[in-house]
Amino acid sequence: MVDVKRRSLLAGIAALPAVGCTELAETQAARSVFDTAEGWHRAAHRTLAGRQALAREYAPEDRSPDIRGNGSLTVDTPEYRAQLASGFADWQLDVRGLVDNPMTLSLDDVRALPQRAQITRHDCVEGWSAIAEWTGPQLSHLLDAARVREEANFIVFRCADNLNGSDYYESVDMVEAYHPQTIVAHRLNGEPIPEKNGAPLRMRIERQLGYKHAKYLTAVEAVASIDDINGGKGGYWEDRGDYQWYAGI
Ligand SMILES: Nc1nc2c(c(=O)[nH]1)N[C@H]1C(S)=C(S)[C@@H](COP(=O)(O)O)O[C@H]1N2
Ligand SMILES: [Mo]
Repeated sequence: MVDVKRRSLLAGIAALPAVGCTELAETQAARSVFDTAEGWHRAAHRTLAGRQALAREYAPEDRSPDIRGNGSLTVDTPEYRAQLASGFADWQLDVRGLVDNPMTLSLDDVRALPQRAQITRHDCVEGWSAIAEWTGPQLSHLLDAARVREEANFIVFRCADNLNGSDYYESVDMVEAYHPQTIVAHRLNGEPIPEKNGAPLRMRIERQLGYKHAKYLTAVEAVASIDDINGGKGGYWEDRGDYQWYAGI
């Protein structure tokens, strides 16, 4: 028996090249997307948009005159103040979790990787947008270098700031993590990222709403499940019940 939801998803999948729809439909992975409404929404979105569809990129003259800061505008610790004063000479980015080769990168290491620059629009769920150029290595380079294991299903982003007693964090699935426009940014409009926008490192995840773009990034962690992390909903705002985990635009 093929129910209605399943039939329409199969119609979408049939449009994708290389994979027979029957074959794909019979895998556990395909079946499990029908278990939850959110899973269904996510799968349908991915199927219709194409798993590698790019977010729109803009011309330099489209850039907004001012990129406001939102949420945390600094990290309120003596350690962060000292880092800021030293130009983040000792900042460390850990790549850890379900990886065969855990790494700790300095800012110089991050700058030495192949770079991607993209002029994109940031959309905050609170109802404002801003277009800017962001530069940094693709997250996929870091994940490949760390050799992420098969069991990993999510990438968690750890941040230095604490809001109302909880550390800010976010997470995405592997499709989003390996998307070509998912970068670890260290430049905003050609300059080091300002304090209010997440210095020295912040995620850009261009097909997702603003709250996914973790600022003050300290670690990238591969995990099998997000259930046991903080509130179990995969992010600071998600744990509060304010916003959904899947924030596709
Ligand atoms: N660490 C951290 N990352 C964060 C936030 C935050 O408060 N702390 N706020 C999020 C939200 S809601 C938005 S809209 C963007 C804002 O980015 P901006 O300050 O560069 O405008 O960062 C996101 N990432
Ligand atoms: Mo936001």
